[in-house]
Amino acid sequence: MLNDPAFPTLAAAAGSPWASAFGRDLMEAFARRPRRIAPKYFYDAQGSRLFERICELPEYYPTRVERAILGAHAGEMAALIGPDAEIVEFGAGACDKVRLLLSLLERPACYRPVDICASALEAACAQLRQAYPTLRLEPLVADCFGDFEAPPAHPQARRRVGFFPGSTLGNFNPDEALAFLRRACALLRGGGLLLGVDLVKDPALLHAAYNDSAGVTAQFNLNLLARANRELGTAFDLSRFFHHAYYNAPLQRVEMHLVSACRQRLAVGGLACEMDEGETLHTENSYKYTIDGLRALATRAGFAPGPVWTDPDRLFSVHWLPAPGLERQ
Ligand code: AVJ
Repeated sequence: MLNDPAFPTLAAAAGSPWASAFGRDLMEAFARRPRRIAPKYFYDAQGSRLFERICELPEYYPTRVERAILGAHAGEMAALIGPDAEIVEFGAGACDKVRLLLSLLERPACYRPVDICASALEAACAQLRQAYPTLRLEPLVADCFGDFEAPPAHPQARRRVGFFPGSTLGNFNPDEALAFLRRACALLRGGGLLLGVDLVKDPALLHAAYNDSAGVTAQFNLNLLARANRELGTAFDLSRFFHHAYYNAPLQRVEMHLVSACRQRLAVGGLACEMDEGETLHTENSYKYTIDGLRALATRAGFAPGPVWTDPDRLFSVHWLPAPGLERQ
């Protein structure tokens, strides 16, 4: 589409902010219908901070419950991970959940947090260095869900273990989740994946978690347009959009949208377009799983289904998924 000669105005000059991945994807989002953009663009410095605030909201149970599960079972998890493991965390953000494991791991060979947000990763690593001065820390700024090439395993590592908490897997549709897990399984051969996923539950609880009373999730959603105004020089009027999040039960996912509050003209790079009142930009899917559904998916991806931990209310789950293969001696 973007290279289509019929749409010459969509081609951004090299060096223009519109030539960035965000610029190109935003233009494409508005050139197509239904209008949608990948949730990874929420996470500039401001969006990463807003997400950290979401994690502290009373209604947003996933972070709190997952931490409780990790805290209660970290000993068992560390034993399954085993000695001399290289830990690769996908979408590490604040790198705080891994702390629950680090102190219990036997001689971790190194910790490699991968995140798309350089500022969030730098701040997190500075704190980790203070808390774990002897830990070998090798952060990587990358989109670990795109064309991510993992560096070769650390020479002192006996096995490589993935850590993927926070139900970030839920941002993928089922096909993408399967493809990601297949790649992860190949990367982690001989080791395994410790994966946190949010569970299907009463839609009222899901609704509250994505429509918090303090309005932080709304700000997080709207930050996508604020980011475009900052980075791309667009003139989105944030008061003409509102946050909408609901549970789509047949598809087992929470959807987040930015809804146009009125009919409005928009200039998005070289593209002039309109949004009708009520028309939406779909900004995120957050899929929810059943324990059996997740284990079936992981098995199709090549993992062996291992132990699963959950909380008493069965809100959230953490899975140990061994990746068959030879480990190094
Ligand atoms: C980071 C993708 C797991 O889906 O719950 C939080 C992001 N969006 N509130 C989620 C999010 C709105 C979060 N994940």
